[in-house]
Amino acid sequence: MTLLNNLRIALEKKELFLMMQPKVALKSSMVCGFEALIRWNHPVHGLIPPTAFIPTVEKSGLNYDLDLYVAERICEILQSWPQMNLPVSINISANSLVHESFVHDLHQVFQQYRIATNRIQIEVTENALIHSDQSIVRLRELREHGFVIVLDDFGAGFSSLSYLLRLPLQVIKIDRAFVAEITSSNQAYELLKGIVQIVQGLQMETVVEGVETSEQLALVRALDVDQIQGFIYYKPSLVDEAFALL
Ligand code: G
Ligand code: G
Ligand code: MN
Ligand code: NA
Repeated sequence: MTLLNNLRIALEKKELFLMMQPKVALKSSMVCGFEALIRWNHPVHGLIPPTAFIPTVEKSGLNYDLDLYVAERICEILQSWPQMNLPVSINISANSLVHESFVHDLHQVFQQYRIATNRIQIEVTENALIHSDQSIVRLRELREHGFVIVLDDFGAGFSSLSYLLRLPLQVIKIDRAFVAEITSSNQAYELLKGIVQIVQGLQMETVVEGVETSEQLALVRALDVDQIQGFIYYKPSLVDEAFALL
């Protein structure tokens, strides 16, 4: 059995599930939203992280089905927590965005479950495909349907500042690589500060990812960022544990 076949079966058997990592508003230090992060509860191998299977998913084209699967799971979760009304983000593969039917299919899931799209944040990572004209059209369509568009891992990989102008973005998540060195390198800190200023100037929300230590938190606090997502506050946890924080 190949990994891909196993993954197809895992989707059918619903062995893939979502954990939640809280995001914290910098000013109030209150939980202000969550990111849904997928895990594979494998019957033999136990818990498998997404880094072990997302590359195969994307190479095979299974990302389209996986993204719709994630949308359904998040709808089920939100339906069973009607009192939880904070925004929730899901990760969508840029590869799915090249398909013309994707926006319709994704939107239909949220309509079926009667979940308002304006509390759903769609996180897309910069990669070569996000630059394509089709992907940009798809992102605009998602925006028109009410979804909030988040550029994930900004500054890592294929980043280009021109994305900030070309894509219909409301939120920028700054990659954790920038935070990792801010306590040891003044240049790293200045770079983070500069990126934050650019994003603020564009009237987009800033999320800083990967804050792990109190020293890093103190430095990030001095920047006027909107939200922090990092182990210093919370790690990803089971839905019940995450939502019980509220
Ligand atoms: O949760 P963790 O830090 O292990 O996630 C590692 C990477 O896997 C992250 O960069 C994240 O974007 C990606 N990832 C997590 N959940 C999903 C998902 O549901 N769909 C996709 N496409 N990627 C995901
Ligand atoms: O790239 P994306 O935003 O999808 O990544 C989310 C991933 O980042 C999750 O797998 C989560 O576990 C991880 N993550 C979140 N906060 C931290 C942190 O403070 N430190 C580290 N090392 N990873 C983090
Ligand atoms: Mn993400
Ligand atoms: Na990501």
